[in-house]
Amino acid sequence: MFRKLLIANRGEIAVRVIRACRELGIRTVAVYSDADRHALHVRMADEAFCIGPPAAAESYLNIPNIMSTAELLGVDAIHPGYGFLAENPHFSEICQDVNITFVGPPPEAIAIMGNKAAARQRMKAAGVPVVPGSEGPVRNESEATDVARSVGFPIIVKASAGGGGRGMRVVHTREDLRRALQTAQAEAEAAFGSGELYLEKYVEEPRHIEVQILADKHNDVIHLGARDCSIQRRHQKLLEESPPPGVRDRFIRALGKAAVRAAHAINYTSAGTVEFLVDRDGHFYFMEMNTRIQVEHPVTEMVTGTDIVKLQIKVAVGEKLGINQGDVEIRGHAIECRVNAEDPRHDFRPSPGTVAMFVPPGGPGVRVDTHVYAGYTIPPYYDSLLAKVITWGADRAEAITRMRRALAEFEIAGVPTTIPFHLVVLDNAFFRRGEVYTNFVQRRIDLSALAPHLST
Ligand code: MV4
Repeated sequence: MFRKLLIANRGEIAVRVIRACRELGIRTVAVYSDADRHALHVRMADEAFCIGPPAAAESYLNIPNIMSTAELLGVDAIHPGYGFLAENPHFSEICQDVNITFVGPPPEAIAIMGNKAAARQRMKAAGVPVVPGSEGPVRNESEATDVARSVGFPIIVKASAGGGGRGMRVVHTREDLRRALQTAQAEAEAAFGSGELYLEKYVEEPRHIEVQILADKHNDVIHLGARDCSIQRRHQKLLEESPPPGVRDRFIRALGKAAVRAAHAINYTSAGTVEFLVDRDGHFYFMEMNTRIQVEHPVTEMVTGTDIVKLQIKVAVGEKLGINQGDVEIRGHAIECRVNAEDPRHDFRPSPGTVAMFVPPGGPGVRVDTHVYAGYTIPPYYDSLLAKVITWGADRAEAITRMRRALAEFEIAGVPTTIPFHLVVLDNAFFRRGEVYTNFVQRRIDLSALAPHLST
């Protein structure tokens, strides 16, 4: 096992990784920016080292500072969490070069999934279903026109270097194609430094269903079932659940098989997530693969009784998974609500500040992952996640009931949060019937109907 591990991250995920290390007997090193001197991960780790000023580019993304801290303190592994350096193939490679184990996949696997057109091509070749569209990148307008003619409108133009909803454009007619290609290319060039584009048939009102996988360094890959992440707004997930409501076990097994196939096709190791689009007829298509631990991993832990972060660390050491697909059982239902320091009454605008009171919920079937404590000041430099509330129930109805109870118990004073939004979703008749899809918030939630916020 590792003796000492550095967490190249902050917030709740840094705390989550420290907890896994404690149970594994691994000493921990926290790194922090000047804005995070009083952060919980700094207090909880065995050692902590400042790596730079508040701006992420100068601290949590500062590879030289992180690597020199790792070498100075003699760590044998680095866990990148999510965001920041988690999906930077260069960082994974540098770790390899200096003999520090990167708790994540090899650089080649990160790189192939980072290029969305290449990933799509590789998946198609491996027999993982992809949306009808271009074979790899499109080079010019005439190639794009040919693809559009063969798959039919509407189509979606995507940037190879994009992902997570960035750099996409829906095109409805032949006439709009030329302009869409031009603007998409210019935007992608400016945003990602590469204007490479590819095309897919546009799937209307899809569901976003993703599969958690785990792969060891002995060629074994298993999946831990699926999560529905359709409840999102502007590509920010707000509520996730497992298993996805209203789908048969057979369907989950088919998704799982495709996800395992995807992982094998790129010699993947570590924890990862394969995202699928699911259309109204129940066809599923590979969308992207996230080569990291994800925010919403706890819902899977709750229904499978696993500790994904611990398993991720064990397979990084080189241990065998020690679980077969047949050992994985999905029990009950779990939901996660992301409690953000954002005001849902004002377009979800970020609302950093000092948390005057913080009383998290508890009791049966409730888990709270957070780095916040009463008196903590949320810095304005990073994401606005305050806490993840995860509830488990014997069935979906019980998980929902527990979530309403837990969110009603949660007392946060000093900053507005997304709790009122979640309470409206949990009471929505369509949500309760499991009718979720990516336009759900826009179509089904009246944000102006949120209970008025009593100003302080
Ligand atoms: C699509 C799509 C419809 N058709 N691709 C958005 C995030 C990125 N991973 C891919 N995305 C989409 N790709 C085709 N061919 C619709 C989306 C999409 C979406 C996907 C998942 C969750 C939320 C979404 C919101 C808008 C669009």
